[in-house]
Amino acid sequence: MLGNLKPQAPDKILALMGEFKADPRQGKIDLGVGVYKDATGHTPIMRAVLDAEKRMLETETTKSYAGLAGEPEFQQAMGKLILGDLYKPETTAALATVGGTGAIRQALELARMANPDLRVFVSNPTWPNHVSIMNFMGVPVVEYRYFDAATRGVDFDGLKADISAAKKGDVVLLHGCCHNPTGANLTLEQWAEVATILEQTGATPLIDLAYQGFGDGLEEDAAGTRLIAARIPEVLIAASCSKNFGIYRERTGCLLALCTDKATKDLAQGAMAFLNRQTYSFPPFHGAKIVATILTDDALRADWMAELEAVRRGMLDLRQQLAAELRTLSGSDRFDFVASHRGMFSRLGATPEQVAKVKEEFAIYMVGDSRINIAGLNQATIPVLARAIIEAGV
Ligand code: PLP
Ligand code: TYF
Repeated sequence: MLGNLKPQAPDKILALMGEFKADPRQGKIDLGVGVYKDATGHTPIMRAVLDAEKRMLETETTKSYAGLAGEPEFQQAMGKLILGDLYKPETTAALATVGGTGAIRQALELARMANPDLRVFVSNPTWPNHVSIMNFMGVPVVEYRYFDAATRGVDFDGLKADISAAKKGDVVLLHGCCHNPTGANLTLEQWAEVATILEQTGATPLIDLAYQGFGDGLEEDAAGTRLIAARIPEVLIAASCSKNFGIYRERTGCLLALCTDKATKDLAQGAMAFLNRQTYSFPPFHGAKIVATILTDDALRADWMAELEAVRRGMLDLRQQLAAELRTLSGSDRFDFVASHRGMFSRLGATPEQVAKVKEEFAIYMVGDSRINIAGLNQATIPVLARAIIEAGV
């Protein structure tokens, strides 16, 4: 039976990780997978996470099963972190999931249970796993224009025209902040225009929030999501704790379904718990407990926020330094977009041949679409990357 399986194309980003590891060259630079790294190239455990784990080790007395939809303290803490004062537990269904990926998958399953003819509008480009999951599920994908190759900003006219074709029953997938892979984001005014189109079309937004705190700040990065939540009756939010808590391998995420009334919330909550049961029964506990412990303790929360802010500012500094270096080397302002992008990533707009040249000649690894992970840089490697970009003819 298993011999009938067809080979699957590997995830290009994960494959690049393997290629980088196998490269024997000294001084190679990894700007591939979206994992935060400090100046030494290490992905640290955040202080508050270690403190929460110590506390858990001292106080936990059982490893018995916990909630099928996750623990209420995690659901509520995430609801407040994402939505602030707009969080209404009585009309918000919440589900602990296996990372942000699990939240996206369960959101799509939920939407398809509600509408078997579901179509999903996704930005072109988007995180490749979005499209991969939808193709695997057999859910039709409709691309909307997003990236303006000339400015490396958002093609907002294209976006508006394309999502206007959505209908009631369709889902429009939006990146809440720090767009992956481009780094180009909507302004709050643009979010308001998107909300107007969603109101007019009746389509349901699904917001993928995987980098809250990595762009302009915890509150700022949630502003678009909150604007949508305030105006659109039903909203799905798939949040990841992998990046902002640095707990990638703990597989911690959460799906929120914002409803208009309690009866609908109860239906959604039941369907969401059912989806967990059909997939893996109970979601991972450990990472969700870390997050809940941090968010509900004033001291741990303050320390987490301070460390997250330092991480965010560090990435912003690297952006500004890279943009300045490119300005000097190119004698032009055409790379200034690097400084206006936000989050871990920037799409440079290089051709696949230029990306290959940078890898072969400079041992610098970026994703094939010319996405770089800003956190993979440091003071010493910024000039090396800038020179490679110019020499490759970008
Ligand atoms: N969404 C986007 C845009 C991402 O970049 C990622 C990856 O980190 C995720 C969702 C899911 O992250 P995870 O499943 O590791 O929590
Ligand atoms: O885009 C990235 O690099 C991160 C990490 O299948 C990632 O989101 C990449 C691929 C994947 C899962 C996570």
